[in-house]
Order: sequence, then C-alpha cells, then structure tokens
Amino acid sequence: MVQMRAFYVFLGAAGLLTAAFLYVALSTRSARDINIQVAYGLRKKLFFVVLAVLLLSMGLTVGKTPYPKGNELPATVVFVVGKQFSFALSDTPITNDEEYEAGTYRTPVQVRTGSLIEFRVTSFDVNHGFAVYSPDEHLIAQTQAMPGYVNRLRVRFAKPGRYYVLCLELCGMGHHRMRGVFDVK
Ligand SMILES: [Cu+2]
Repeated sequence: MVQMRAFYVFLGAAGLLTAAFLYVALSTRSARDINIQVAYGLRKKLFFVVLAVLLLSMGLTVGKTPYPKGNELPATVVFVVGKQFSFALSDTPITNDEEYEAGTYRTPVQVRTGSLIEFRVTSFDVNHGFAVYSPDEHLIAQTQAMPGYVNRLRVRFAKPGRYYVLCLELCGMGHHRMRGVFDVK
C-alpha cells in the first residue's frame, strides 16, 4: 500500500533527524575551542555539495513539470462548479444557478480515453477540493475549487470507466456526500 510505504519513509526520515539532533546535542555538551578557518572551509564545502544536489535534482525533474506542455490545446474542456453540496460538470460553461442545477442532474459528461482533458474548476460559494477518483477508487488528480478563481486541471485518462469526483476540503455539514461523476469512454 502506498500509505504504508509513505509511513515507513516518514519513520526513516524522522529517525535520521532524531539521530542528527542527538549527535549534535551530545557532541556539544562541553565547550571547546573552534578553529574558525576549518569551520569556514567546511561551510564552503557544504555550500557546493548542496548546490550540486539542487542542480542535479532540478535537472532530473524539470522535464516532468507541466510547463513545457503548456502550449498543447486540450481535446475536451469540462466546466466544473462546486457548490454546497455537489459538483456540477458540463461541456458548456456554468455561469448561474440554473446551469449549475442542469450540470448536476444531467447524464454524466463523457470524455475520451487517452486525450488531453482540461477541467476548468471554480466554486459558487466556499472552497471545495476537486478530487478525481478512478473506477478502482484511486485518487488520480486534484485541484481546489475556489470562488472567484478558475483552476485548470489537465488529465489524460488511460482507462475507460465511471470516474467520481469527491470533495477533499471540509466545506460544511454535507461535505461527506458531496460528489460528481463523469464517464471515460
Ligand atoms: Cu467538501
């Protein structure tokens, strides 16, 4: 399970941090003279080590950011509005309560497998969490649904099926039953 793996990584990292604190606490119990030249030399070395690590991780991850693909046009745009306590999804813009109701009760929006889908997500009342779950109940993607803002979430779905949208932001008494639905064909 991903959660258990994350928990073990956390335990390992917390253990290392605790060991480092213990080492520093025990090794500095009694005062001793410090050679300033050596300390500055060490600081310089540490600076270059950190710089190398940062540059390396940037080089390895920069290609995976969404920015180089920003010019690609989505095949389908899905308009999403969150409102206590449901999500309305539609292939036409939702600008008022009437369109919101229509988007809530319509037959689920259909999108195509493998094509680039852009969700334009906003809210009519408070902040909601727009979280997309696959048919086998895995969290695929998420963004915030915020009043006054439109957040764009681009997703490519590999598997067809019925996908659910759940709210991941505690937004009120009916938060637990807040959901939306769409189909990937
Ligand atoms: Cu909620």
